[in-house]
Amino acid sequence: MFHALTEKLQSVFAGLRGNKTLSEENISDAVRQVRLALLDADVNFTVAGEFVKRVKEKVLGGTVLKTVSPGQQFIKLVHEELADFMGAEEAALDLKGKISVIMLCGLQGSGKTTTCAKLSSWITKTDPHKRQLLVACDLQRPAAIDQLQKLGQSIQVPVFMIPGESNPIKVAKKAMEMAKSEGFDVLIVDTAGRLHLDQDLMQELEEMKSFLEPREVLFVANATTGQDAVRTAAEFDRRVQITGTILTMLDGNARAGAAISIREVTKKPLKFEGVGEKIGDLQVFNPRSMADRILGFGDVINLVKKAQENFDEKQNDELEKKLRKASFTYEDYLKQMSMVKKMGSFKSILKMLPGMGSFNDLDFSEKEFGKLEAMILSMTPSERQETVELTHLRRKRIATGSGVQVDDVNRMVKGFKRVKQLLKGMPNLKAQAQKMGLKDMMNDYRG
Ligand SMILES: Nc1nc2c(ncn2[C@@H]2O[C@H](COP(=O)(O)OP(=O)(O)O)[C@@H](O)[C@H]2O)c(=O)[nH]1
Ligand SMILES: [Mg+2]
Repeated sequence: MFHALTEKLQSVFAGLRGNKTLSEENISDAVRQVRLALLDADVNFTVAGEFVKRVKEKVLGGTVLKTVSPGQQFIKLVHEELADFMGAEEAALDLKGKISVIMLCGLQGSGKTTTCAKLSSWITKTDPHKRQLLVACDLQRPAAIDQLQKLGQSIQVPVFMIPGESNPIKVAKKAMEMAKSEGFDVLIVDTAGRLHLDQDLMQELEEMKSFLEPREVLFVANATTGQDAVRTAAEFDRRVQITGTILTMLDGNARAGAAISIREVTKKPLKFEGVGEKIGDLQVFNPRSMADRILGFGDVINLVKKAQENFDEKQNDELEKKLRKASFTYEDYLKQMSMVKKMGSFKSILKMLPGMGSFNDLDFSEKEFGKLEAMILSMTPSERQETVELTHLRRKRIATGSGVQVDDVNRMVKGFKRVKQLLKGMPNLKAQAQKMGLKDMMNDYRG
């Protein structure tokens, strides 16, 4: 996700590995490099300065342990500081009050309308009893209302709109009346955005806010815009006092700048993150998990969550046992791959595993999976168990039997071996983290 920054930070850490102690000198060099890496990732200038200042203070303040190596200490401090800058803890959504209003604001194209539906679906999952109403207050573009209506239909949440109305305040008032008379608990209000900050738009939002008295005014920020999102966030906060931010487009070419700077500049928590176009692609923002991803530790928390939602636990336990005994076969590979397929894009999962940030070249489309399945099913039991060698003759037979080329078989075998190797490493995750001096962090994850 934050490839460039991750690589740069890792090289800073690698540079510290040889040092016996942390000195003012080697620290100042590492700190300088961290600062440059942050600026390169489009982190706000002041924020980057403050960040390295705090890291330096901690390192030189002697709050670090003498028993761990300097490089490890430094990584740990940078990780802690990154998490702190993004709010340290997950921030809850405020749904108190008889009718809780959530207003989404932000520039056009930042993902407001989509996020209204994603958020509603998230609320349904966490509290199915809440009666929700989506309110179409983006009247700038007629298409915006249609878009919200379609999204509402897809998640079976009603959408309030007034055809032909051009004043969003009026729509908001009518929606509130309806919410009161029909007993809705949550109103999620979609608002208009412009391409740039705009006085009229801000005025409109201010009026809407003073009428609706929302529990939450959430700023929706496109994370691919880096520092621009920070400036906009600050302005929205100044005008309508946001209660938090939702970062979107984190599945794309997101720049760490927005994630690291927005909370620091607005002092309002990052509440959710959008990681795709689908309704389910919204998750609670977890500062530590984001710090992991920035440092390339892999996203342990989200991986575990996602795995829990989608994995067949029994099957997975069996696989784990097999891996320990190193008896992972082609059949297991097929099972594993079909589970991974259920979990979403293979690449995005691999990227979440520690050390796998650069594991990019493994294609895994539906079609590829079909081929994989055909090839493995064309293998004899002893071939699948790896008790006989896959000679060229055997590979040719498998290719003919499954209607693919020998090259495909070769690639499949290579893929199998890589994944086997990769999975073998996974049970060592904890040990590895401890070696790196990250034991406490790992304990935190479990809690
Ligand atoms: N990849 C990706 N696309 C998103 C995400 N959130 C929204 N989108 C897409 O971004 C585009 C603009 O979103 P929209 O909700 O219409 O933005 P709005 O103008 O702020 O209301 C749409 O095509 C969405 O499907 C996200 O987290 N990831
Ligand atoms: Mg919209």
